[in-house]
Amino acid sequence: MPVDMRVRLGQVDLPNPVLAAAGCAGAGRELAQFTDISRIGAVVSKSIMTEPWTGNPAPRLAETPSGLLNSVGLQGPGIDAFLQRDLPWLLSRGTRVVVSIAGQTVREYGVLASRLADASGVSAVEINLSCPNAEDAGRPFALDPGTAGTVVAAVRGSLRYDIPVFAKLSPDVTDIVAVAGACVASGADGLSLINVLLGMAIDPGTMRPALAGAYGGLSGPAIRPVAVRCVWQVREAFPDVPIIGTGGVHTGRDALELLLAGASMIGVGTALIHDPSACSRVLRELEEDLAAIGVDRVADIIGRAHGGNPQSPPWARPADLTGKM
Ligand code: RRO
Repeated sequence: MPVDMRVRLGQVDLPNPVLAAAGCAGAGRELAQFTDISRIGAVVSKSIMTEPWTGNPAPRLAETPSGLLNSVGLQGPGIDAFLQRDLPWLLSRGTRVVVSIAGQTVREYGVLASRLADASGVSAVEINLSCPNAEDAGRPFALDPGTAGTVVAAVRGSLRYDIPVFAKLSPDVTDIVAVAGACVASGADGLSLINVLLGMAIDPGTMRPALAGAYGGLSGPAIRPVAVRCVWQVREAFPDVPIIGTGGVHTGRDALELLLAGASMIGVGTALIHDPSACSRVLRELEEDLAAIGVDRVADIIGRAHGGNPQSPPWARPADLTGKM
């Protein structure tokens, strides 16, 4: 019996919980050369701004142990080109689309939401509150619960209510539960956890920062335990709020870990850079892992690692998982 991989995203049933995370798949075109993007759960667009934007100067990428630093700086075509060119193309491929939006001001987020209010075929909007590489580096909106909530309210107020909004948060805070709570109180239907951690590398050869922008966002396997911790904490506090778990997922086992922590969908990001078919592979591996431990429906294991769940089945116990993996 195949595992039932369907999960619910707002009004839409996704065929499975594996999403191409924002930033590493552009608007899906490059990925489509290597993998069938209609078969993954959804493609989350690279964060869209109100205007075309060239991003930060090069070098914008630096490898680190088990991770990647980026300082892309929100490069993108702007909302007009996205709506005219990229969104119709994605929909024509039968792909479910989550649109990530990013603004420099609260007003810009509202403008982006109003533009999307008229667009058909958008499964959800992800509000990127956590880009570390904007002009005021180090002060993403998600660093403060009040500011994060203000942005969410602006988006929610300008968007149709049948389009769910997910707030993408930063792990670079003392209390991610407080930021998550402010977003939910301001109208977020779900949360996307996590964006990158702010990092830096110095090239001993040049004795200068490896990135032109000095700081950058750290992603990849190095940050997965941080993602697991954030998903766990937020799930403990808000068990009914859907979470897209993102951060260093490279294998089906990594995805399973985030599902057990409480994510109901999984974003695959940095893995796509060296394996553009990573979403399909992670999906296949996850399905195999679930079948091997006797799970019929992926929905049954979401949040199962949390204590005090009387229905937690025997296979969810750490010893069983350790034995299998
Ligand atoms: O474009 C970027 O530099 C960027 C963004 Br918007 C983000 O949300 N996370 C990231 O690591 N880089």
